[in-house]
Amino acid sequence: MLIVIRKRWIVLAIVLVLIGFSWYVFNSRVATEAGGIPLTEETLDIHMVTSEFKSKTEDGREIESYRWDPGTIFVPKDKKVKLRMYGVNGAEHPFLIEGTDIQGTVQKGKETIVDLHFTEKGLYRLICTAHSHVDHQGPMIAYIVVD
Ligand SMILES: [Cu+2]
Repeated sequence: MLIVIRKRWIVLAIVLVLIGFSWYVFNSRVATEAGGIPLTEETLDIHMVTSEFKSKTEDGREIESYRWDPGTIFVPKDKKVKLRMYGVNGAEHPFLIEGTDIQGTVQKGKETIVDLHFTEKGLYRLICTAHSHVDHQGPMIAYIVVD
């Protein structure tokens, strides 16, 4: 009788360990799958908007700065990427990407799509030529990290 009860406890313990292990494997797999955009996709889309910071100094002067948001993006080397820039703040933002022949304009309420395909690692700057410096309601510069 005592041996039968011990066997039941052992079976119960094994079942609980198996349930716990299954739960762990299932959840760790879900976390891995949700961990990021798979870089094996043919094309990668990166979304960006134009934004604006506004503030007042103590003497009542209004200051503002236009920004690319996000201000830093990661682009894998040798990967085809569509950079989708949507104009939210500011009527228009003429831009260029240093080290490339890419240029264009982002207009309020419209999306401008740029095809990126960097073959060299490095740090490239997306510069709005109208707001490139703090004296011109900037610096509206985003950093493209290619690695
Ligand atoms: Cu701008």
